[in-house]
Amino acid sequence: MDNIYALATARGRAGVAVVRISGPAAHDVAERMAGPLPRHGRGLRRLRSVEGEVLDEALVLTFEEGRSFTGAPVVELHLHGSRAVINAILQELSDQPELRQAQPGEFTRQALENGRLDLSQVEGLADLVEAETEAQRRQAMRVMSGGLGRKADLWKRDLLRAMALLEATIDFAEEDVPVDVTPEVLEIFARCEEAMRAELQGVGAAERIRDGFEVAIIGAPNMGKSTLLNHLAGREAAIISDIPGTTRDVIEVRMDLRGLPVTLLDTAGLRDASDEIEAIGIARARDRAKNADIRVHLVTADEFGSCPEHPDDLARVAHADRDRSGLPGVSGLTGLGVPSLLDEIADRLEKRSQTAGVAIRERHREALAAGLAALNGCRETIRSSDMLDLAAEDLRLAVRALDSLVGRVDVEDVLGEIFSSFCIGK
Ligand SMILES: Nc1nc2c(ncn2[C@@H]2O[C@H](COP(=O)(O)OP(=O)(O)OP(=O)(O)O)[C@@H](O)[C@H]2O)c(=O)[nH]1
Ligand SMILES: [Mg+2]
Repeated sequence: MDNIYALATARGRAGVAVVRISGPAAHDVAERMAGPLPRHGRGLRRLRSVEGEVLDEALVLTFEEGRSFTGAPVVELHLHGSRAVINAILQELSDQPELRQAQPGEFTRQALENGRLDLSQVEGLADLVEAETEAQRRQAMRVMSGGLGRKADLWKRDLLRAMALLEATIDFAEEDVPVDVTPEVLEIFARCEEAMRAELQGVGAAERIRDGFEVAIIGAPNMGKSTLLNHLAGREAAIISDIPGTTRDVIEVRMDLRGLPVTLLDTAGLRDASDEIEAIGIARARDRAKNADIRVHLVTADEFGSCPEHPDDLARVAHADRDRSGLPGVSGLTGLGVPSLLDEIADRLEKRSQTAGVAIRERHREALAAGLAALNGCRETIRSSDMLDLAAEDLRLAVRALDSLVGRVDVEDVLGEIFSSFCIGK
């Protein structure tokens, strides 16, 4: 294993900056700079250059092999967080022959290779580092603390029991042991499948929590879509004018709605446009609105009743400050009706996000689907024939799919993708 180092905190001025060194030579290198290392794992030390010049006074933390984040011996230097101190220390480290600079995510990669984290935990950690909202943090913590691995292990234990039952039947087929294991095997399958299917169904919601929900504001020109967007964004994100057809491009604003990440979309006013550019804008508006999680329709009081009340659609009477109909309305100009609109959107999104579990990525979706398909095949074989060895083969495939969830098989190709999303120093 290589000896690597990197700045683990963000670049720029701060109270403290942390430099990490990991690998078999980490302690030797640190000792060269700091003198004898603290015996109880932490202590204040003067860090010196090879020439003996004091570069900084730092809190030095040492971690023994097997007891660090990476699993290798680790030293953390908690420096004064100025650019000059950081540069001086990094320069000094780069002069050490054993060390090289860490690649993005390489500390985490060492942790994976040393069995400190499984692959799904690495994915959770990647999300945690990226988390901007409360729901994202909670979800990432669930995954990082090994929730998916624990579930996969439970399912796997069940399936291995089913496998043992099948194999026993195969082994004793010649002798006449008339025990029919089928009911028990099928019962195990049913239990696993139900749990796996629930996780599979939650992946969509989990992905939304990670990448953000989309809420599109749509309606005819001049209904106040851009005014509403600007009000919600708290800034002049979109151009507002009383000329119909002002907005053409889809304008996106990120916001945090009760901890859920939401991208609001302002779109071109829908009408039969003669202007070519406006028509393109309208086509885009329809397209994005179609794929959004929720559409907020701004309508007139007359249109309100006929507006599609799809479960993912919401209607509001526009220009509510001038409306006397008593219908639910909203006004981006005065803010009237905005809190209740946001409440309603948040309620709906919260409801959708409740299905999210610990399977949170396309990779997990594929593994769960493969596992379910193999289980299904296995059940069909058991039911329709007595070729139990074929059934056992399907079962092995199902177990393999579960193993891939936490990265025990065939993961080399996904590693690159996962680690590329990390920053250096993590
Ligand atoms: N009284 C009142 N006027 C509003 C309200 N919202 C917008 N307006 C006015 O209506 C006009 C159009 O507003 P926009 O926000 O540009 O409307 P839009 O729906 O984005 O229009 P397009 O981009 O052309 O589709 C502007 O003059 C706004 O000041 C509102 O809630 N109440
Ligand atoms: Mg507009």
